[in-house]
Amino acid sequence: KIVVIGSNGQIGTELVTELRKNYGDGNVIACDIRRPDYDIKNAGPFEFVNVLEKDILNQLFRKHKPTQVYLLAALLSATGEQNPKLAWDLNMNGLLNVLDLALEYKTARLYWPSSIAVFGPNSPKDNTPQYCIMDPNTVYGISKLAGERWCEYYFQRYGLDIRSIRYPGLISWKAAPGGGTTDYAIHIFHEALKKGSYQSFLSAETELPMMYMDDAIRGTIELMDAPAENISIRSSYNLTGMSFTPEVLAEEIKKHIPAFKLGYTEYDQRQAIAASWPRSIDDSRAQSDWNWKPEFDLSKMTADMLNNLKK
Ligand code: VAH
Repeated sequence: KIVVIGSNGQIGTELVTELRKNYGDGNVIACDIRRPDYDIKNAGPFEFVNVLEKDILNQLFRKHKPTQVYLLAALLSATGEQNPKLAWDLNMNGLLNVLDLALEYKTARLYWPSSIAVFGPNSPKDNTPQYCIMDPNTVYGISKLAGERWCEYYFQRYGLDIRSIRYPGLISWKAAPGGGTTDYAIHIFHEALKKGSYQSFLSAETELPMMYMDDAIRGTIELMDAPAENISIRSSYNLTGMSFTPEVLAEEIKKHIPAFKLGYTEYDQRQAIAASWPRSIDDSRAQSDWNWKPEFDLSKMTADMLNNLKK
């Protein structure tokens, strides 16, 4: 059995669908604190799970003895800043609960997402390497950096086969994004089609590493399917698809909607978060360890987003 905790989120929704294609609907248990607000197409088993309630989690592990667990439940950067203690509690204690149970029930492989949010104002901004100064200044980034240290610790000390990716901003159309700083790059497509204009909360020249969800899901599964001996990073792999600014994204959208207008809102706290993150990422370790290669660039992603949202 495969268990996906946080199945209703932006990543979880698509990961559950992909895993069910690979392993069969009945073998992938979708878990979240609330039922999906729409039926996941090939709806399979769903269970209510709150990662902070260890007894419920324990029952889940005891019942399914999962061979793989994906822990995606978390508060993201912007939401986390509105509720720092909850973000730390959910992101950190949720992970610690799952690490313990994965060990106790001998889960073969555990997946836990990190983020480029683990980098901070003093990290190198361009082609940010796998190892460098990491001084995150959001609770989300702090929790992800601490979580990476715990993951590596559980691998080194207990041999737990846990794998992780530092996702850049993820762009998708199937499930709503959840309170991130990079979500302008999703809202812009909806507004471009609905209103022909968008007011970005990030400034014109704010360049950030991004990835199309199709690439993120494929990369996650490729990492989980890679032979353990190929995995040289047990904290979390740098990974990226592309980098762009709101201005560059708007120009690409104009190739499809010539009249599209991009404006900018008043100063927004998410601008400070974005400014603390890298402009681009060096993911050469993922390339060499498990042959990572993105398939979507800016133009292919923009076309795919607009074609799917237009329907
Ligand atoms: C966020 N989408 O904005 C997430 C992600 C790198 C960005 O971690 O918080």
